[in-house]
Amino acid sequence: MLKLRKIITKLAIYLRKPRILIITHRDTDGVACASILIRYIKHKLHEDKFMTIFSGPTSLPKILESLKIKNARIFICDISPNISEEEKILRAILRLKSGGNNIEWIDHHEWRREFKDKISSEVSKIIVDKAPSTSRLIFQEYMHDDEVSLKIMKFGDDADTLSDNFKETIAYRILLFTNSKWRKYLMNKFVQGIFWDKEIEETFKKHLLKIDLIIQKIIDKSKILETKSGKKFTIINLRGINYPKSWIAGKVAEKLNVDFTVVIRKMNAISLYCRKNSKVNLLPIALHYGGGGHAFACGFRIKLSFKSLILSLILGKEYIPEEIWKVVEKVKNEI
Ligand SMILES: [Mn+2]
Repeated sequence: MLKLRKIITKLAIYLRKPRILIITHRDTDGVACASILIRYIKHKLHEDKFMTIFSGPTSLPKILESLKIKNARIFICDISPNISEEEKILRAILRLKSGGNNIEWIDHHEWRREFKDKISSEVSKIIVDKAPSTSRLIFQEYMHDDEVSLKIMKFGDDADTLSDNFKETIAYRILLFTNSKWRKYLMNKFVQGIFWDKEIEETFKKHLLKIDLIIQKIIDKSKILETKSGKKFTIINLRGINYPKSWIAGKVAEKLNVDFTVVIRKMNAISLYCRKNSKVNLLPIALHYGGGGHAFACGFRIKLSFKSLILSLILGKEYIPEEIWKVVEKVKNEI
């Protein structure tokens, strides 16, 4: 399936020969970025030969390497380079540059300084700044006088700060998580300044019912724990649950009135999330395990012993390996 999509993308680039290419993140902020840029391309550049590719940090190097395109303007939005693939990305950028392409990279994640400096001299524009969302950076740079872009940007902010102040944001996050067809669907709507319709409403409602059941189950089984400094938290096992985990964690935290949650995403991947408005700094734990993120939302991977892997295979998704309990101990002692 992935291969097929890659071939289709390549073919589309070959046939349509876009003058502008947008490579953007697959999440709500990424969709918002592309939508604002498309408004810029349509209304300010009066150009209609453009294309959008959805990507992420892992697939970006491969996409850049395989792009057969010349003399185009290429936007990369809301994607930061993985440290281990910086060289690969740099080589691909150099190749694209020698093909007459102009690259503009806009992102709000943390970048390694050295790489940012290195790449700055090879691209036409680089805007890597701390901001609530990349949509905001794009809005400020290209479309700050456009009312619709302002609205789009607010959804980018709302999603990426995990505020979820608007019901639309929650719906977008859930839809984008469950089916990739929503990326283009929502993008096309945003470009037109449409933020809600019957199809979004109905699909969202259907998913909400399922999510409510999941949350109820979690709450029925939950135990409230306490850290040394008196912060309350709970462990949420979301292995195999295909919905935005940060959002479910937020809901559970609110209902249980805990300060934060320890979320098991996969048997070897953990995320920590604050309850809305609670100000616990969770980042040191993630950094200790080689992960990263924000103080209010961060994540990391852990190494599992062979024994834990086997037990996990036998006992299934409910099983919590001892390595995770060690993390919980650390959280108790250090938060
Ligand atoms: Mn973002």
